[in-house]
Amino acid sequence: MKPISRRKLMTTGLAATAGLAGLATADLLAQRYGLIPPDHRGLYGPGETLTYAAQRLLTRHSLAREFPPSMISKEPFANPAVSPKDLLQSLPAHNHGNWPLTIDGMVARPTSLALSDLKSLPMRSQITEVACEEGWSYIAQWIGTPLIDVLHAVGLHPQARYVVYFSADKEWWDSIDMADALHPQTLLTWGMNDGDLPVAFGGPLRMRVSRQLGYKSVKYITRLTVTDSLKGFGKGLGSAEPEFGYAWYAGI
Ligand SMILES: Nc1nc2c(c(=O)[nH]1)N[C@H]1C(S)=C(S)[C@@H](COP(=O)(O)O)O[C@H]1N2
Ligand SMILES: [Mo]
Repeated sequence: MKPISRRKLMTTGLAATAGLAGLATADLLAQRYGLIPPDHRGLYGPGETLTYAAQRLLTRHSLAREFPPSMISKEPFANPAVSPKDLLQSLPAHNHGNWPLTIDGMVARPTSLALSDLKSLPMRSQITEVACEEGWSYIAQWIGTPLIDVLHAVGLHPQARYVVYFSADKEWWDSIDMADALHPQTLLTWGMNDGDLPVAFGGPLRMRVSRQLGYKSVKYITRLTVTDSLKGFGKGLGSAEPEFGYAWYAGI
């Protein structure tokens, strides 16, 4: 699978960077520079640390590939695992403009917004690919409010290290570090291909993390929490996925 060969490449890269002393040194370097992902323990732990550390050292400022409009997929594939209709019907405010978003944790001004407030902030659009860990992908235009602008509006505490995001689809929650949270391509997305974001694709509001695999792009976002540690969330592994064996950091 593509992500794995890329991962191997990156792992080999960091091991080589670390020189003859090899993996142990790389691990020490990763620890010294705070490059330890929350799911670093267990069978794949050392690999996860190397992948994350290598990517963060080498590609912290890189952009996900953006495509021309001619490459937008004619039939984008919505992952059928969720039943958005049932989900939305069970929610109090499923009117798009009223969709609620709470921002709390290590911020100066904890806030509850409606989607219409979010839309009054500057917007950005980008044409990027969603790639599922199961092998399929599609390209779409994503329109939304950069997370960085929302975080600046509420004021980050200096010790902030992660943004945890929660979905109305209860089992789904995830988190990203500040390199991704403050990245210009990380969008609170409410539009797709020049229209509203369809419910099947995560509308009214979806976190689009363009530099990571599709599962980090959680649909139906209702809450953001800024934190300095992921220990208190779920099993402390940073998201729901590592609890099922997937990596917290899923850079592509
Ligand atoms: N709330 C929620 N978000 C989710 C999922 C989900 O089931 N529920 N599936 C994830 C997975 S595994 C992938 S690959 C992408 C799929 O995005 P798509 O439906 O736009 O293709 O959404 C992610 N976000
Ligand atoms: Mo996926």
